[in-house]
Order: sequence, then C-alpha cells, then structure tokens
Amino acid sequence: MTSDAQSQEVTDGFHLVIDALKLNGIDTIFGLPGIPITDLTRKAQAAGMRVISFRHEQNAGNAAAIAGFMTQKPGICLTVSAPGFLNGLTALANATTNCFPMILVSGSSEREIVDLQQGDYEEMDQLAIAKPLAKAAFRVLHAADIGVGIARAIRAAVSGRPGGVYLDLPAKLFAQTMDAEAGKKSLIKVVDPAPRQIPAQDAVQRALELLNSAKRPLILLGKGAAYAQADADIRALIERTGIPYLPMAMAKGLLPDTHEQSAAAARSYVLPAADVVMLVGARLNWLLSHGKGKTWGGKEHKDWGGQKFIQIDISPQEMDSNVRIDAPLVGDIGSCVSALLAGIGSNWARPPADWLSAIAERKNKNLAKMAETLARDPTPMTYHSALAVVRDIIKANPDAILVNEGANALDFTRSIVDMYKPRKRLDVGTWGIMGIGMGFSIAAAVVSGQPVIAIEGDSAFGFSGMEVETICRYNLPVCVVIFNNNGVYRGTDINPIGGPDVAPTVFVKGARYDKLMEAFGGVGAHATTPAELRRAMEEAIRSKKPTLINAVIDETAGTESGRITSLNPKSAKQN
Ligand code: FYN
Ligand code: ADP
Repeated sequence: MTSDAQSQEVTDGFHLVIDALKLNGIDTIFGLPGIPITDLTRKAQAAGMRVISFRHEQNAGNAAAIAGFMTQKPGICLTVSAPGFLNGLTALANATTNCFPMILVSGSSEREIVDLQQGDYEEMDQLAIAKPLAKAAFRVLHAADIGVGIARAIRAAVSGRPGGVYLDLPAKLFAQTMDAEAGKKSLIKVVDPAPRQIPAQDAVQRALELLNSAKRPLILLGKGAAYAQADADIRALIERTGIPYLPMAMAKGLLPDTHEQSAAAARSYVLPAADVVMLVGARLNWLLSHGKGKTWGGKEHKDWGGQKFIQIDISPQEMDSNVRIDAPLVGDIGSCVSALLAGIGSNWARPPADWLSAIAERKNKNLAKMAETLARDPTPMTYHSALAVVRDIIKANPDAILVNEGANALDFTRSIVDMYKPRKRLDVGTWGIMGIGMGFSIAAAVVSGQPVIAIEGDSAFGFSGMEVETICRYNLPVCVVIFNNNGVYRGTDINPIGGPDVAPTVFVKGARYDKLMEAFGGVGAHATTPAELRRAMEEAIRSKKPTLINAVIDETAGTESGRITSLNPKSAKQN
C-alpha cells in the first residue's frame, strides 16, 4: 500500500446515511435508539441533526408522519429491528392511508440468517412485511448504494400522492467503509422531489363548465388541500366564485372557520341539497358517506343523491372510487386551482341567492343553538362548557396548533373550536386512529416552534401517554388537556353480572393524570370548572411550559362512539 492510499479518508454506512439526509435538507429524526441504530442516533446528533428520542416507536412514527404533512418533506422515523420496526409500522400504515409523506428507517438483522430462518436476534423479513402497508419499500445492502436508497425513498414519499415509505438498513451496512470521496460522490441531492403535475386544459374546461352550470354548488376542502400549501389560491377560488365550502376536519382553518362562505354548520343541509360538488384534496370515503346514500339525499343506503362531482386530486386512480366523477381534474392542487382561477377570471356569476340564503338560514340557526349551549355553565363541567374555553383560547392564539383525538372529545372539538389558519388542526384522520396525540404534539412543537394544545379523550391519551416524559425532556410548549370522564365514551357502564371487574369501558374513577406530568417536572393542573380550565390553559400558553390539565367532565356526558355510533354493528338478537 502506498502512503497515499494509507492517508486516504474513509467514510462508513453511518455517515453516509446522515450525509444523504442532510444533503436533502432533512434535519430532524424521530426515533428510539437500540441495536443496531444507537450509534446512528449519536452520530446524527453530533452532525448537527435534531434527534428526538421517544419512549415507543409508534409515537415516533406518528411524529414523523405529521411532520411530513406540515412541511411537505418526508418525516423520518428511526427504529431498531423486528419489534421496534413493528411498533413503527402502525404509524407507517397510517401515514400511507392519510397521504402523509414519511420514511420509516429500520435497522435489521443479518440477511443470511434471516433468509434461512436460522433464528437471529430480532429476526424478521421486515421488507416483505412493510411492503403491503407502504407506498414503496427499499433495502440497501452496500454503502455505495445509500445515496440512491435515500433518494428513492424521498421521491417515493413526496411525489404524486404522498405516503409512507420503508427503508431497510441491515446492521452490517452501517459498519461498511468506503473511500470518503467516492462516498460523497455516491450521494444524490434530489432535484424537484415533488414535481408539479399540470392538469390538462380540456379537463380544466370541463370542470369550469360543470361548475358554471350549477344552481347549488358546493366546494369540499380536504386535508390534501391543506397539505398542498396553495392557501392563497384556494381562498381566491372560493371568494371569487362565491361558492359555499365545507372543510373536512384537517382542512379547517384553510380559510378561517368564521368565514361567511363556510357551510360547516349546515353540513347535513348542504350535502344532500347541492347539485354540483367540487372536491379539492378530499376522498369520497366513509367520512363523506362514499358520496351516496341518505347523507347525500339518496333514498336508500347506497342510492346516488343526484349530485355531479368535480374532483381535484393528484391520483388519477382516485376518480370513480365510489361514485361517478363527471369532471376529474388530475394534477397537483396548486396547479389545478391556479388553472381554474385563470378560467374563472374576475366576473364569475355568484351562485343563486336562494341557495346562499337557504344555507345561511340553517347555519345561523345551528350557530345560535350552539352559542346557547356554550353559554351554559353546568356542574359538573361538560364537553361544551370546557370547549367554550378552548374555543376562546384558540381564537386568542390562532397560531397555536390543535391536536385532537378521542370519540366525543374529537367530535365536539371539531364542531365547536374554530380554526383560523391552515394546517393548525391535526387529528385522527382517515382511519379515526387513536394514539396520535403525543406524537403529533411533539412533532408539531418541534417543527413549528408554536404552542401546541392537545385536546384528548382520557382513553385516547392512554395510547401515547408515556410521551409526556419526552415533552418534558425537550421542554416543549405543549399543553395537554385530558377530558376525563372516567372511561371509553363515558364512565357509567356497569358489569352486567356483578363481580369485581369493572365494565370494559370503565377506567379508574377520579384518576389524576396531572400527576403524571408532575412526575417528569412539567406542570400539572386539575380543573373542575371552566374558570379553572381557562386559568390553567392561559398560564400554559404564557409560560410555554409542558403542562397537563386534568379536566374533569361529567361522566354521563357524551354518547357511544360520538357521532359515529351507527358504525357499531347492531344485531337483532338481544343479549
Ligand atoms: C359544525 N356544526 C356546527 C358547527 N360546525 N354547529 C354549530 N357551530 C359550528 N361551528 C354542526 C354540523 O352542521 C352538524 O350538524 C354537526 O355540527 C356535526 O358536524 P360535523 O362534525 O362536521 O359533521 P358529522 O356529521 O359529525 O360528520 C361526519 C364525519 C365526522 C364522519 C365526517 O363525524 C367525523 O369526522 N368523524 C370522525 C370520527 C372519528 O374518526 N372518530 C374516532 C374514532 S372514535 P347538522 O348539520 O345538524 O348535522 C371510536 O369510537
Ligand atoms: P380528507 O380526509 O380531509 O377528506 P383525504 O385524505 O381523504 O382528505 O384526501 C386527500 C386527497 O388529497 C388524497 O386523495 C390525495 O391523493 C390528495 N392529495 C394530497 N396531496 C395533494 C396535492 N398536492 N395535490 C393534489 N392532490 C393531493
């Protein structure tokens, strides 16, 4: 060996992974250290990346997914092999379902042993298991391929319809060395990772003609519209056409919920009454009753209500998934909406006045009814009297991010708490998943630096509750409010045959979740009245300290499964 060769610098798998991520502007990893990725977390931190360590991989995965939704960059979740990978997999599947871009990076065991099923430490064929749950899945075996592997993972996560991507990195890869210069050259800085997808002009024309023919038009904004970050154009489209709109849960705030064109408070009137509906980044799945049936004015469960649909979506395959789409507009939302705006010009005829006034009448009636309910101050506190406080706090702090999960705690918050800015409401999404609470809250605080308010059902909180330690450890401005009514849905069920076990839906009565936060140095508060809740929330926002408020709610308040109780199977057989 020449002295030249001896002085040659080398790099290794660890550093190539970190360099590839950094080269692509990825500066944060959400994960949980352990064999074989502990050193990767250390070296990433040493290289200036933010490494947020969690107590369970599912929460790290949820954090990565929502960071992806908020930033349009894939969120990275890093886990150990087999069990750690499986813990992260729920979040990966949820990300794919919700069209959130994330990359689950998992270390894995020795390929030769795994493939011969010889019983390795944490043996599992992770790539095969991840495939059906991810938008794409890749494995890298050689250090020289790390650049390509990460580039492919990034492109797969954010281009077209975003989704979850799995990247399998076997333990041996990290220790592989190669010439540093060659290693550097092997990395790829991805150019234009989510290319614009311009809609065809005839599709734009078709959509405009259908919209123009409408007597009772309606625009539905979904979380795809929030993700697209085309906020100003979406607002211009709605305001220049004068068409009423309905935001899906995570599209709330795209325009302020107090906007006069919002038809949110007249939902059950506008869906069946509309004649032309334009979907912007929203799917006609269960949340929209599949675009048919009684919700849409159909006679029976599966009957078409007579609406014509325009659908803006980046995925051509989404069209006709549930009902006929008369005017598919395939492309990225930014490009589609700006093409529509160009066609609309400045003197688009407003929708007929009788349509607008009929909506206003229903809406005002619902708003007045709601205002009346919110003004009451019953003892014990109810969802409504507690949420009247949350509604004021968000109004006073419109940059705060609201994370929300539960059943009644979710449904009441969605309709009571107005949002004022885009991408400020993060919730259970397409699956109605429980357990996103603390992961989403941590990522939201880390990514935005803004205060986070998590409104949690007491059951929902349990799925990720241990992460309050993580919130305290990183001193994040997160205020968790637990609506504590002693159980799943309510705390009133009783064991039908007596005996020592409580009913399956009942928890420890009078639990003090606030003590959990205090155990890690955060602020705990116990609130039994709206006044106490208000004081504690205001103090949390002011101090920016990790806070958990145990808000005691009437245990008889709420209904089975909130507003989706009809999804519970009901048999004709009694007991
Ligand atoms: C809405 N509403 C309002 C307001 N906003 N009234 C007054 N003021 C305001 N600001 C009215 C609205 O018109 C409806 O009344 C009602 O409140 C409910 O509105 P919502 O929530 O928009 O509509 P709905 O029917 O509940 O929507 C269906 C749904 C939703 C499926 C989209 O329930 C949903 O997103 N569910 C997610 C459930 C979930 O994932 N749960 C987690 C699992 S829980 P009317 O017009 O009079 O009908 C496991 O058990
Ligand atoms: P919601 O639950 O709010 O109705 P969904 O998750 O069902 O929203 O729908 C989001 C839709 O948005 C998906 O069909 C997805 O393909 C689409 N989408 C996501 N990002 C974009 C984008 N940038 N441009 C166009 N469509 C997008």
